[in-house]
Amino acid sequence: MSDFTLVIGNKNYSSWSLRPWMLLRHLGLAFDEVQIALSQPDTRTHIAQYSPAGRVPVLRHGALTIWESIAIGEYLCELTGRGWPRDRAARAHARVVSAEMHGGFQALRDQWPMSARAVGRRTPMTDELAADIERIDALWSDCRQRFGANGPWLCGDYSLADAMYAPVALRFRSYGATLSAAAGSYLDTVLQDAPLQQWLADAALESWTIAYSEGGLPGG
Ligand SMILES: N[C@@H](CCC(=O)N[C@@H](CS)C(=O)NCC(=O)O)C(=O)O
Repeated sequence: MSDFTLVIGNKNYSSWSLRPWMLLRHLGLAFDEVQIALSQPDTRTHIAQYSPAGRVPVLRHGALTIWESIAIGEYLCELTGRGWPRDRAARAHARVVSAEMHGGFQALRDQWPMSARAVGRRTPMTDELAADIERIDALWSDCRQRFGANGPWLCGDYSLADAMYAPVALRFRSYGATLSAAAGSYLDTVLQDAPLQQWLADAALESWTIAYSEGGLPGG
């Protein structure tokens, strides 16, 4: 049994769960997983056993219970001294883009729901969705231009910022975002990442289907 327990939702659907899961993997921390299927009659009761906020992900570490994906990430970075860039300016930038993800991109979240195993989906392009994609493209490209010399990730080495955008990469893959060369190259890096591949393999084995999270099906 590990010191850490991460409570997550379905790997196919729970974009917020993916974020701390990716960070734990990249930090090389062993952890136990507790999975709670979302959108089931008993989901709320199950989650309530772990979090007062009624949402996943939740991290348990000893007597501590931490919820909210970004707070879990901050805790893990503080604990390990890794997961944020060492340089203060780069760290500030990584925090900014992480916070921008945590608090924004509502059109992308609503119109391109995460279904990790989905490919070849298409939805009508709206102004709001196009604006979110354009902003993320600019943000990724800017990060790569600033920090690309230090490594393949947004701020050089892998950081919480990359974990925060991992579900966006899956959405771009599922629904076919058109990206600039720099953003497209970062997307390839994310999609080829071994932990993300593991998450996808696990998601492919899940049997639950949540209809409202299956956007862009042919005829849908
Ligand atoms: N702001 C939260 C959002 C967490 C969230 O919305 N989680 C969803 C799953 S991805 C959830 O727990 N939903 C509860 C439910 O479907 O009953 C975070 O960053 O952790």
